[in-house]
Amino acid sequence: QDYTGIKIEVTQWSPAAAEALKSFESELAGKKVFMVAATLRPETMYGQSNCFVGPSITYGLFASNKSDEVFLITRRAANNMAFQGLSPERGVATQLGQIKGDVLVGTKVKAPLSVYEEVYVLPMETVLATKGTGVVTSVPSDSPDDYMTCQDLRKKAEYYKIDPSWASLDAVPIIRTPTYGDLTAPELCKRMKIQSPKDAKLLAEAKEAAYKEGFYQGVMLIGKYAGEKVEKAKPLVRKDLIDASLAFVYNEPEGLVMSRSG
Ligand code: ZZB
Repeated sequence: QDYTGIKIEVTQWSPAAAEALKSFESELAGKKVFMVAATLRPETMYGQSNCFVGPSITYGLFASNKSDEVFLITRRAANNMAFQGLSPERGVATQLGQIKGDVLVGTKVKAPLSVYEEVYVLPMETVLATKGTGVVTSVPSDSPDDYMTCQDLRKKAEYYKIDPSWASLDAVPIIRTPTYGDLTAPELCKRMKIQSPKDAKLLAEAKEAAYKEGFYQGVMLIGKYAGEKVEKAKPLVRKDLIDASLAFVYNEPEGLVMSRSG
């Protein structure tokens, strides 16, 4: 897969994360930490409303190809990145620290291009450790999985041990499609009567429909390419993000996507 790695900068650790990272203080001193989310939809980044981690996934903090920047991702993503010129030494992933997903919940981050100045890290049970970076940026307007997870987090804030305000940012209209209007994911979930973020089969169908409709029929409602077709805007937004050092190309060989190794 040809992903875009979105660099989501940590601006304030949750108290639990700050505590957990104390033992790596010297390794991390003076460095910016970026949670890197692998996305296929760079054109939707205007609507990022939070950043998801798998609560039981172990993440590493890895040295990047820039001396003052650290990436918070899974070990397997770091290993892949090391072969793509994204680490200090080719083929070598240098780990500076380690932290579990649940501890990161409540951390404040800055998601590039988002209309929201600051967003929170929240738990998503369905994040796969075996895909992308294990960090998922949430765009509830155009991703059915994200929309359903956000709704669930709002309804069961106490169960998830989150502050309700962390999940309170609304979906932002990013793309207009003839079939689903300005909020494709909420509309699809409603029409398909999806009840929970665990409705895996229906959500996979909804995701497929959202991808197709957004890509082939969608028109941008926001940003520099407002009024342009998504098909045209997607590579341009991607290039702008990369040129601004807010993102980079991250490839995942198909055969390795489901691999449990490394
Ligand atoms: C932002 C975004 C906005 C995404 C959207 C999708 C959509 P795919 O198609 O199966 O390859 N993702 C990335 N990594 C993971 C992971 N480890 N576990 C669970 N989900 C993950 O999936 C690629 C998309 O799945 C990525 O693109 C990411 O969510 C999520 F409007 O990033 B996306 C219709 C989808 N819309």
